[in-house]
Amino acid sequence: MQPQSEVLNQPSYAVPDRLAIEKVEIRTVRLPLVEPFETSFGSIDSRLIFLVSVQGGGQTGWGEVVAAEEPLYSYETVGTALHVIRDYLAPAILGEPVSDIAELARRLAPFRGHNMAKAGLELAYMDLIARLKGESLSQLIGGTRDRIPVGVSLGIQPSLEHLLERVDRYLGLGYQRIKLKIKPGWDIGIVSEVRRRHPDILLSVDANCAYTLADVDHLKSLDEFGLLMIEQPLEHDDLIDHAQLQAKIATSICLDESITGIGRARQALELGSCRIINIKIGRVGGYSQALGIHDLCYAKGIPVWCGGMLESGIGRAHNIALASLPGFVLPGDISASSRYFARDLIVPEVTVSADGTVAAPRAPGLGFDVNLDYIIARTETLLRLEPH
Ligand code: NPQ
Ligand code: MG
Repeated sequence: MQPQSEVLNQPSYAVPDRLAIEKVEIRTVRLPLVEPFETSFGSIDSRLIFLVSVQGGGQTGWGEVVAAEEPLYSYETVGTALHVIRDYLAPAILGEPVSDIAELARRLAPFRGHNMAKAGLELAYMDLIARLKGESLSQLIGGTRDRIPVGVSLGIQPSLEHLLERVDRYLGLGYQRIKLKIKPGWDIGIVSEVRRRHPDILLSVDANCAYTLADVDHLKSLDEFGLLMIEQPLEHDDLIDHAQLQAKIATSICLDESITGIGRARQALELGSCRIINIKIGRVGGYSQALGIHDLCYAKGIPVWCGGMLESGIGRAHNIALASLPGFVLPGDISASSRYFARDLIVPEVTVSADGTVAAPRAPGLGFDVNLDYIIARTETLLRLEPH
């Protein structure tokens, strides 16, 4: 039985109380990158995009699994996500009708880990619900912003000159914050040079786990550059050492890899492991966890921002919706489609305006058209999953 107030507040949209998911499709689509992207853990020159679509109620919803081809950023890969969705997650949601996102999450919860695979299904389901209701994803989740401030993440470059050129280029395009990927040997020197040329910009660094507590004095020497934050300096699953490091440096630590769900976010804040959290909807397992981390941080006054995983326009559109929530007070890693791809999978593509913002679309669902012809042209693998 629902409480009386919820019965009275039933909105008048065309979503059945319990929606049967009739079909799940998963596919991989290879997109070349406009230039290689290098981090402390490796370099790639194309992105194998993993798309998920779900059908129900006469509509299709789209999501994206952000896992990479190799288990470097996290243990998940395109291959593990394909296996886990095909053999466990899709069978758990197909057929037997689902009443809401919380029930969808509960169906997936018995399967441990594999957050990116779960998120792909949650994203597609939420796009489907938004389309059936005739609402944008931003509206559906309670977004309050119609323009999202954005920054750019600049990979490790062949030379300082390459880096400085890209910093100038993206500042010229309006991006509100520059994030430099760092690793031992590509850190103090380049940060110092970028800061010397741009004394007043919002500047941050992302180590992707390239340091240990033995590097505390080295990391402390970044304090003089007035960085907005240092992202994930230590191990991918650590909270304890980050708390020790945060107590010894002035620069705010932002955790990325270590925050895999609401529970980890709460623990990190209790321990003092960070002062800022990067929310990636894929890393935390979808909307239910991402919204929960947002709400927790918003209540505590902890700034959050939306991270990026070199998503196609489909994942990017979900990021834009997420970043329209009120707690996303720092610029997100939400670049224009053209920063990564010569051609994206959505129409129109994501663009950044001269003031360094991206518009949150008002049209139903993702708010962008999915370019199925282009997706089909670049599809490498396609699996159709239906109730057994
Ligand atoms: C980060 N992203 O914030 C990630 C790391 C990252 C935009 O800096 C393939 C798939 C390659 C996912 C490289 C940005 C990737 C990837 C880097 C994620 O830590
Ligand atoms: Mg990061």
